[in-house]
Amino acid sequence: VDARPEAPTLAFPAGFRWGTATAAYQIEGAATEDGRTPSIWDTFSRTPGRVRNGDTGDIAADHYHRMDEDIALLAELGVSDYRFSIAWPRVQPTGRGPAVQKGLDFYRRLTDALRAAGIRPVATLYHWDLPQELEDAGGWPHRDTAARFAEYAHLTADALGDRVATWTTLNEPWCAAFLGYGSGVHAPGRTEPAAALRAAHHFNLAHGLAVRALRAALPAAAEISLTLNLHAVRPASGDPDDLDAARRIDALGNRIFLDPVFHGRLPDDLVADTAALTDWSFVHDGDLATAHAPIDSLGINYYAPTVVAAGTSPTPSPWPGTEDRVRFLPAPGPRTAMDWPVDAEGLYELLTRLRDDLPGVPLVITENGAAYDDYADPSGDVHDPERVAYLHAHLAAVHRALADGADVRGYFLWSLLDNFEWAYGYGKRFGIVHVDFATQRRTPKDSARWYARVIARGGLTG
Ligand code: GBH
Repeated sequence: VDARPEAPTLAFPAGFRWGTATAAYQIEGAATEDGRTPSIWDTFSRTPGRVRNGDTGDIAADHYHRMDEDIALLAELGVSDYRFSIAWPRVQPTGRGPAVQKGLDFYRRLTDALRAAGIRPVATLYHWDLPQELEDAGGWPHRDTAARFAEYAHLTADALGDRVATWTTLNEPWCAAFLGYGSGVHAPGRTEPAAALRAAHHFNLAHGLAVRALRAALPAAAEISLTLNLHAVRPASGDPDDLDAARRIDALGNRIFLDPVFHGRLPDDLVADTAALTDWSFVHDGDLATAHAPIDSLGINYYAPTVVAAGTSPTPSPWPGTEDRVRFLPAPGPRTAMDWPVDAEGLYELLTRLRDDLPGVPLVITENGAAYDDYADPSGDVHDPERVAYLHAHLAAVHRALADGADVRGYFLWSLLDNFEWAYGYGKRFGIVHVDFATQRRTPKDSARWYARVIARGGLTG
């Protein structure tokens, strides 16, 4: 019998990185252990009415105590890489001062165990868990938070620099700025459009300052990156007003980060569009040059496209200044349990756009995946055929983008485990491994077996 995996019809390049992704607050639990103090997500989730069902990350998937079991799951999948985030409130609880050894020790054990299993650790420094004390001092709309972040980056790199292969400064600053300070559906739950724009700038500044701190602290071979949730924006029609709506959302969703980080400038149209909210005087001389620090790759999180037309949208909005001009349309076709459309074409559009706009920048899909309800059969097997179909379609889109010249180096599936899905709590399951939150029992779903086969054969069949 030939035991070799069947040859893929859509083969990915040799050396392509296959991974899964998680984030600290969504899986770790152990919210008060070993010196950890509250982050804005602890405060937010403990505030009645903010998170569905009153769920919090107090226990989550208990990964803090089940790390070895979770690394065994990764090894079984055969991933080359694992993307996790480091909890700032574990490492530097007040956001100032020296690092807490016990907090660092957890990530030392995690990265040592990953490396022992032959898995590259890919660490994100900020996946939304700002120490509450820094929010109390003003949070991301306050300029000093950027400097505090660079200091945290430095002391973390000093401690873990020999263990982590890839360092990502920020995860999705768009969400952190505009859902956190604009629409208020994420922590800290503020609804201040001008403050959200300030926060976005301070994320760019924090990123640039952190890149400088990381370069100083890390070995030359370390890869430094930034992850953005770029929006695949589509106008509903070729009507000039619809095109203008798409331009505005592209400026506020994409170019607000891409232009400072890759070109050292702010988009002129963004500044003009938001003139009624701010004069952008919080952008100091030199800030854009700081944000423009060279990085080694760009991480992209993609779930679904954004379709817009001329019109109006409700306030508070995560899109400051567009409420009387832009309407968001439900895209046609099937939906996930989040009610997000399944549309792999949007990922192809995004990757080929970045191929054209950012020549020479290696791209990594740092998140892609879908929430669906699982079906357990009487034997306990967990079936998730829609997730397999979603993942297959999106990997096929990545393959097509590669064939058309996009420099995509890797793919991280969101997520390894069912976890705390932010404002939705535990009601939405993104994992390829089912978690029974009452017992913390892990059960790989059909999608996990499917992904292991994709990795083993280096691509898709059919
Ligand atoms: C990611 O966020 C997170 O990094 C991850 O922690 C999370 O669990 C995962 O995705 C699944 O949600 O805001 O009106 O424009 C993705 C968040 C969701 C942000 C869709 C943009 C579009 C609707 N993205 N959202 S809107």
